[in-house]
Amino acid sequence: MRRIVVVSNRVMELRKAAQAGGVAVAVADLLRARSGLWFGWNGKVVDEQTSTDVPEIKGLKSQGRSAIVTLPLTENEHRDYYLGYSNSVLWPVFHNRLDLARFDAGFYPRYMGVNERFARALRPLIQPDDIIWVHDYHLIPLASELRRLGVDNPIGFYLHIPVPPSQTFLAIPEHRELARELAAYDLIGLQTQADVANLIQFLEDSVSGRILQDGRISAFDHPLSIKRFPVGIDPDVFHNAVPDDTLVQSIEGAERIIGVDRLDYSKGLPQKFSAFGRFLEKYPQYQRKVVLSQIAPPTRESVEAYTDIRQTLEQMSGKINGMFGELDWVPIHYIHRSAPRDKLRDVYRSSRIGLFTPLRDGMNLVSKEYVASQDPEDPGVPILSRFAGAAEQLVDALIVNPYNVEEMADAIKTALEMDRSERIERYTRLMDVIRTYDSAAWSSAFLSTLEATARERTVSNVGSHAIRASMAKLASVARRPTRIPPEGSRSAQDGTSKQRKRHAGNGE
Ligand code: GDG
Repeated sequence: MRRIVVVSNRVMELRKAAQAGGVAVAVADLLRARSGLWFGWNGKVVDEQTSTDVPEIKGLKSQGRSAIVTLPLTENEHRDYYLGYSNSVLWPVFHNRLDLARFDAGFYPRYMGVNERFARALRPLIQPDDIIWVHDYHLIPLASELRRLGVDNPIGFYLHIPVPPSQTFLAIPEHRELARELAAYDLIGLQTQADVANLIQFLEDSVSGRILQDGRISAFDHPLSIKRFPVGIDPDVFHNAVPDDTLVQSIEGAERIIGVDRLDYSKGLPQKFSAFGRFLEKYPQYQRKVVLSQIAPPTRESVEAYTDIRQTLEQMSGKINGMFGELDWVPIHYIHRSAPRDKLRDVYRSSRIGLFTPLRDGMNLVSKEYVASQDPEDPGVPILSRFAGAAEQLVDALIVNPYNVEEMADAIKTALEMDRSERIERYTRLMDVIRTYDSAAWSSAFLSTLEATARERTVSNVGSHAIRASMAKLASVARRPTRIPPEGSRSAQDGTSKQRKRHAGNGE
């Protein structure tokens, strides 16, 4: 079996990764099961003088064949690459928030600089048979940097966040460069079918990408596969959840609604609080009968766009609690801190409703964790935003529009009043999906598809020479301004819609 090299912005010890939740758990599991490297930033920020290009390599005690390999960032890199281009350009634009993007000309060169530095540090560690898996928006240019250094191993990219509609993507000043960098991968994995369609459209619009007969996309003469691999959880971790009797406000007969979201503007928290306030106002019979527990750990607090949201939520919860609260009942229980992972599981289990209403989300793993923690005999009901990637899979949740406060308030009532047989039916179908598309299925589907692209390359004899030639072309073409066809003039479009559907088929 080939060795696997995982590259992600943030790398952590496997023990910590298991506690962090999200995709770090899946990466840690993968590296326990299969030999390889996990390469990326160690989370430290150092001054320019202390900075080093020699990575720190630690063997994994539990698994002699794997290692974690990390580098620090300098202060300038942290500001312009991490807080800047990654989290003040790509994150907001990819979440449809052009209004929050900061297009600062200094960000992109530093973003490229970090990717180049990471590629140089990683290059000597790559063996000829390795398969390379790059994660997320911080590292889009990594493959093109590795190719420039002569790496012709299969390289795949997985984007955890959504792909915006093409017109939004085109607003990024460096959109052609990003298209060129994306085209350097053999395989791009995305969360949803809608993301696949958006990325193909963007490559067509930005750099005249073409859909090939075999369903791949050709951009700069480099064939690229774009497929959907919805990210999953390990449901067994949540299976043994028990109701938590230490929770505050466990008033006799009161039901709990749980929300767990990083404090990010994409998560729709103000709209969620408004909907809960509206629910209490519209259905006063539920006052003193329901509590909303919202866990919202801090995140990226040094990014400007995040400064207001904390204050907004404190004000909103204060207002709703002041308006409806009683001496023995506080409607919103809002915690701006991280909770331990096993506690989270038990809180999910103790909650009649899971309220997951992001304005935009790549997947939204917490909704899957909530379902997996439920009592199969008496499960709770997830309410899920239609703009979370998870809505493409969890169709038996109550799906809502997070901009529609009235609809969300009504969904809370529907969930509270749903009879047990319907809850069990929905839960059973949801668990089927969650089990089928678990985290192990996700990584193995992605890696086997990537390995298949490598085999195809060998069969068609596209070796290092051809890759380098294609990369050279890619570099020169990207520097020329690319014509953006006027609206409606894409003659190939009608003829390709069928192909696109086929091409966009599941990567699972
Ligand atoms: C990105 C994309 C995509 C949260 N609060 C606490 C805590 N968590 C854990 C959850 C879950 C993970 O963090 C969050 O995952 P999400 O998927 O919900 O959201 P993002 O962090 O935005 O993740 C997202 C994901 O990547 C994977 O591809 O689904 O769309 O934005 O596992 O349990 N864990 C602990 N305490 C907390 O307070 N221990």
